[in-house]
Amino acid sequence: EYDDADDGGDGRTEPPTEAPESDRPDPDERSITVDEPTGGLTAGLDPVLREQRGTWIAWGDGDADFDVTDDSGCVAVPPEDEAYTLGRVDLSEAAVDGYYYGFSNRVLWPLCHELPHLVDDRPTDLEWYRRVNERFADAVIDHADADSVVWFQDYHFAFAPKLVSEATPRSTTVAQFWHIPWPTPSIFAACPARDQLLTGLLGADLLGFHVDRYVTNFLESVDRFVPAATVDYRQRTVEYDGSKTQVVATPMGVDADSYDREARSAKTDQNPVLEDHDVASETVLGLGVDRLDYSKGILDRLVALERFFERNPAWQGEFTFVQKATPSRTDIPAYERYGKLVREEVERINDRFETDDWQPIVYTEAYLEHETLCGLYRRADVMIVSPLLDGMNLVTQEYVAASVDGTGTVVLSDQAGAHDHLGSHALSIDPTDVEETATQIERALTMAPHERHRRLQTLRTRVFEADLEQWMESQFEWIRRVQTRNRSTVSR
Ligand code: GDG
Repeated sequence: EYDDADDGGDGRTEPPTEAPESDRPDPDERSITVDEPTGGLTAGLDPVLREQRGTWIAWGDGDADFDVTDDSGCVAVPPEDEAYTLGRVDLSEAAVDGYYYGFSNRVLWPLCHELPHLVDDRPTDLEWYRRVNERFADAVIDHADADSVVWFQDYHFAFAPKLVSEATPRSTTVAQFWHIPWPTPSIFAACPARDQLLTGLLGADLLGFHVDRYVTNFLESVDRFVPAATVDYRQRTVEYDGSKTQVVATPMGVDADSYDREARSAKTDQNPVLEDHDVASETVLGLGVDRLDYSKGILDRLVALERFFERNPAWQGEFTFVQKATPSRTDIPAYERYGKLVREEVERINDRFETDDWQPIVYTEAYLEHETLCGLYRRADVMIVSPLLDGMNLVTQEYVAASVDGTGTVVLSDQAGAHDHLGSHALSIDPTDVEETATQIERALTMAPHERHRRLQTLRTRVFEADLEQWMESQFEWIRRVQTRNRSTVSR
């Protein structure tokens, strides 16, 4: 069993959760079950690994069925054709707390989202982060050979590239993709172990970000804090300690075909979320889909909706906003506080405007099946994406891909990575500007059909052209380039 359905579909950001008792394989059967991921990174990596026959090393929950694994705790998946190897690194509760809920998400996440006042640097978290990076690096080194390509995902592994590159020959290629923003050097200045984090990442031959501004911020941070490094801004390379890191902006896409397909087959008049909240079929619908995270700007969005209803009484009773918020990292006080504030704000706004047969805001934290989510995307007239800062924001692209009727409009924060490529055809907002957001919501709802259609078609073209497969291809194309460069230089 290698899919984590509660991760919101991207298979990456959340720790493994316990499967319900009834879903677990009977320990006596000693078999492997495989859940097909429905979208996101996990779904994108799976076919690549099947083709490459590689090894995927992932965080295990200590529940691996060791009778079907080899001595190193690895298992061949999927069972029907054993295409690749899944290796697990099991972590203790203390390690998860210090590494994941600690340094990764109490320090790196808020810093990279330029919210330094939310950093909560507890005494042993950095040490746990270092130790878990070492454990993953050791697991990689055990599996890597001279010609291996090693690809790390995300901010949970800033030290690992250096550890792996030091322990493997020059011909082993180490790549890393950083899925969240890289902050300005003046914000990054406050990061604990700042210089080691940078030199850890400089162990990679290839370092990817979603968009140019994060690449620039990273290069400037290296320039400022690693004096021994030589930064070439034009080539986007850093030379340090005898090796070169190529830094690239490769914006991640979604599996657009699958969102389009699922949306076309969804019953828009029978969506469980709308049925559960008695939303009438003629109601004009707005939608927000986010992890319940302070970086997603949900609170500012709610206040903007309140302003919208205040300024446009004619829309009261006609327009409902559905907010899907997926609880996330709830063990961290800043997340718990934010969730409470969001729920209170929804209640306050609903109390202010609701009538016997209409609710301005429908709020749900329930996990939505892929089909339900795609049905909501298709049914929604306006999607509001208003993060304070967001590496990319896949939801924007999923909505566009699922808007198969040509009627959807996107209100999009200029602080989302997605804005760099889609912003000029969405309705752009400063997410903290409540008045502007209210105006853009109004504009979205009153836009002439031909303009709505034209904007959406351009967005759809972009999202389908720059999809998940294309992102994978561009990553591997860059990997091939740095591989060629490495092979032409002397061994490490
Ligand atoms: C990080 C970066 C970057 C959510 N609720 C449900 C559900 N989801 C899915 C969405 C989407 C995913 O979760 C969220 O992805 P985002 O990109 O919006 O945001 P993060 O989780 O913060 O992801 C971000 C991303 O990494 C990739 O690099 O874009 O900037 O922060 O796929 O659909 N899916 C289902 N039910 C839900 O209830 N099925």
